[in-house]
Amino acid sequence: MIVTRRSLLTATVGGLAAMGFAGLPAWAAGLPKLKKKDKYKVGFAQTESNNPWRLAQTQSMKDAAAKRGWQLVYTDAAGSSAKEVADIRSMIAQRVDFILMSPREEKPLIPAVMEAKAAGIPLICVDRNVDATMAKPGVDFVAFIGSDFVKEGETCGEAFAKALGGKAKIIELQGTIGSSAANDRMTGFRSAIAKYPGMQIIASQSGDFARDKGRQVFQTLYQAHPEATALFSHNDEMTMGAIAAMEAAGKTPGKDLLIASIDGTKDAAQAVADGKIVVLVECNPHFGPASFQAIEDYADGKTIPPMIVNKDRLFTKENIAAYLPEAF
Ligand code: GYE
Repeated sequence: MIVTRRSLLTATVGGLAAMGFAGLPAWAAGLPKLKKKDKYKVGFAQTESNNPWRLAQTQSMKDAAAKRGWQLVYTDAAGSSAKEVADIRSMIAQRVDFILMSPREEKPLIPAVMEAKAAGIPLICVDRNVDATMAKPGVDFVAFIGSDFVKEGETCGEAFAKALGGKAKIIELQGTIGSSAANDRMTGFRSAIAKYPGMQIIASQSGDFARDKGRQVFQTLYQAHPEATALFSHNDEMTMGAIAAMEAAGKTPGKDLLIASIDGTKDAAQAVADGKIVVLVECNPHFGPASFQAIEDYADGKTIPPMIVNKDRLFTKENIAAYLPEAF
């Protein structure tokens, strides 16, 4: 690598920002600037489109772009991180003004973040994040906007502890391996149940955030562990698959097994109302308004907080009726 004075300066100032000098303007942190224009061409890199959460997220982005009359360059990685990197490269080649990326996995999308930065295109990670030890919001990309996945996992663990008196044999359905959503939900759930010696995870496997995979994986795990008393599932689609498997096995979800789930889809909200899911933690997919507002603010030279955390609600049988009409 040729070390120029400019790259040295960028590295030094970038380092200062990394050390926590928050509030530095974009140029000082070495981040690409965004010229003020009436209309932008914004890239949105989606990971896959096989569940209601993803469809709601994409729709929200499309609506926010349409509202402003901006062009949206939309790509769907169809469940492949390699394709998602290629999608970002094609956005860079098309010279989009800004990139919004839902990174499928934490590590494989690092090159996409770094290449956008090198090409002078600002980028925000929406919904999932990349590995913070390899690329930092506010330093290598503008910001992360999304839920606190650790807290979501903790909330599910605490709810089980309360509902089951600190005693449970738990099957866990993990989301996509290597995704920040799965990694952090696991961490949060484990730290919550660690306080209760009577609560153990007896089996844990990935269902890739997908309904049918969740059904199959749950069926296998439950056959091997009929003593299970609870299911913690990282998203509603896998939960709905698992509920189908429980019912096919002649079991009653909500009685034979308590269920905690995350997202807030229509099917899951209905399952809460029906007493099949005991606790549902919202994970809001409607990213359009906050993401496009952040782009406008960035162009205006406003300081963007590196971590913008959504406020998610907690649903149980007591309050689900009011949420049902807005479930996605
Ligand atoms: O829970 C799931 C989706 O990354 C937060 O990914 C998101 C998760 C969400 O496919 O349904």
